[in-house]
Amino acid sequence: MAIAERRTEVPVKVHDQSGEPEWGSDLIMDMLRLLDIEYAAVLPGSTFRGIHDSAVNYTANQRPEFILCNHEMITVSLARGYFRASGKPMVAIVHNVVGLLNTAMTIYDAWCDRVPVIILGGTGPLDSTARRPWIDWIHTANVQGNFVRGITKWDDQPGSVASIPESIMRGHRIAVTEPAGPVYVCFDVDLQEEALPNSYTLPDVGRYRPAAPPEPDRGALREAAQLLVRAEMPLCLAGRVGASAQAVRTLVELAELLAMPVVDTGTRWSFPTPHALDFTDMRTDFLRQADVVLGLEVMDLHGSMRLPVNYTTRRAEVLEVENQKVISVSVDELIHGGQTTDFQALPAVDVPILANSAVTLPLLLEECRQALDAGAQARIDRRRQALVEKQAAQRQKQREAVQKLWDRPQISEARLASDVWQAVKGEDFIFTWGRLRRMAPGVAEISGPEQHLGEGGGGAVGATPGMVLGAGLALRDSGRLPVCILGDGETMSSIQALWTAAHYHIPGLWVINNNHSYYNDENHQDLIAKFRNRPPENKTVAMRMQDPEVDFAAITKTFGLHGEGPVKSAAELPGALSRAIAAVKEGQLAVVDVWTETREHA
Ligand SMILES: Cc1ncc(C[n+]2csc(CCOP(=O)(O)OP(=O)(O)O)c2C)c(N)n1
Ligand SMILES: [Mg+2]
Repeated sequence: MAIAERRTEVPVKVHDQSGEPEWGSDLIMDMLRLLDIEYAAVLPGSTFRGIHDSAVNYTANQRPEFILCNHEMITVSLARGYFRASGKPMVAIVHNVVGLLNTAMTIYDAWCDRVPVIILGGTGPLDSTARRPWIDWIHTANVQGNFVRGITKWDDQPGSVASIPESIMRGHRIAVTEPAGPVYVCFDVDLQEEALPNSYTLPDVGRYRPAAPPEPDRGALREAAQLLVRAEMPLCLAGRVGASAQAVRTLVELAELLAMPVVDTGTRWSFPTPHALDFTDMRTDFLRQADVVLGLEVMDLHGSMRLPVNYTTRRAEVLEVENQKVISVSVDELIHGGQTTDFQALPAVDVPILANSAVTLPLLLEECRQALDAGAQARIDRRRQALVEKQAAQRQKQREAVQKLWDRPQISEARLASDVWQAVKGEDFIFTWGRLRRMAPGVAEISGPEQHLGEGGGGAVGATPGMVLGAGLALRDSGRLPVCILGDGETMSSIQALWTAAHYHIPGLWVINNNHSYYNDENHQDLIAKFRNRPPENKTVAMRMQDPEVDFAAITKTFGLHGEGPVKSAAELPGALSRAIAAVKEGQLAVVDVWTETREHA
């Protein structure tokens, strides 16, 4: 893929300095360099003018390079997407109270997604006699981290220049240690602008590196293996397994060894869709039959073991299967806090294993191999045949369901997702976002997280554009084709992310599923109105983005990027997608605005 020449911003005049840190903020930049932080997403502010000066004039805007964003929420979601695509943590730097408050939603998204983001900020001066009237007072908080303490793993505000290295190293280590998550470190402006002593020794960061994730308890592993091998019908619920591509490959081996159906619960792409043991769309059927359930880093294990939610009553029945045994592999216990309830309902578990799936799966595979005997093998072989047939029948049903939605007056989500799949499947693509399984079940053949980063997060509308942008940044020089399908509502919430894409030449194909509505909520208004015997027609009031319709292609073009659409008929769609893909191959970001029907028609 030809990538257009990048406009890396270099300082106009390189400051002639000896390479020795002179100011507190030089030290901050030295620490980020030592920790190999490649990028820092920023929206500028005077409370970190010291850091900004050091980034430009001390480290010459290199490692980390500053990436300018147009809203603080984008800084954090960009860092989150970058980690999801690269496995490397990024920094976001935001202005005092106001910038930090603007990040809160996307910090929460990173928190729920268990993704490390190192958020830095400024405040003060805490010495009130040194504050400028008004502005320094409104931009100062006593322990600024309080604003995000419930949704970060840790926050700190070092009290002296000498304590800056420890604070940054600890923040980095806590953020990346599993369960990973965001941290916030705040620097008093006076510390950033304080002169350093003449000689300064930087710490050996290698001596403060994070530990490897914990190993599972051997006894629990053996117990789990015995249950799985003896099961009549084991079932795997695969959660964040796809955080590691290797873990997904090991899960495939385990599933094949045991002839175990797998349901991907969606927080990452955790099982290949073409695989005969992928039963993601038959979760309820298998839950009813399963005598052993293996939960692998499932964010909501209790909820995943319920029947589908009745959206009118908001309730879901918990399946009580007699003698069903539950194994749960997760490190989430180590991160739960009291502020939010993303920890979910407490599941009943017979074999709890406090480790992640990447570490556990190879060991569990080995234990299962050892536990197999002739009786178990015969049972597994019988099951395998029945499962293969069952899945073939299911795929056939799915394809027929998609076919029914093929020729509609307006483009259906099923048609949109199928056409996007057709357009990219021959390319070296990676979906950075897109609910392919919901939109067109059984159509896209995704091998694992190397082809789809999965979903997950805090369900925040507006976080996704920044997230896919960050993934695009990580993939910028890889020659791969980043693809996403975004809602019109979520895109509008962070539409300014397009400027950053244009300025930093971050390529990507953004397909907008433009149903002119915050449809998810239109659906809720429909349900509640019907339940209350009120006119459901009013569901569109303060829901639809019509009069005027948003013209995403026109907005895109104002940033000098490639815009296609509005695509109003299915016949136009393949052409628009292929022109957009050609533009992405030239290193641009391309937006294809597709007018779709709402899901109520599905
Ligand atoms: C910050 C935030 N505000 C509001 C919501 C409630 N909400 C959930 S989905 C949704 C609709 C999003 O619209 P769009 O992206 O167009 O998706 P659609 O449902 O139309 O496919 C809304 C408003 C939310 N989850 N997060
Ligand atoms: Mg919509």
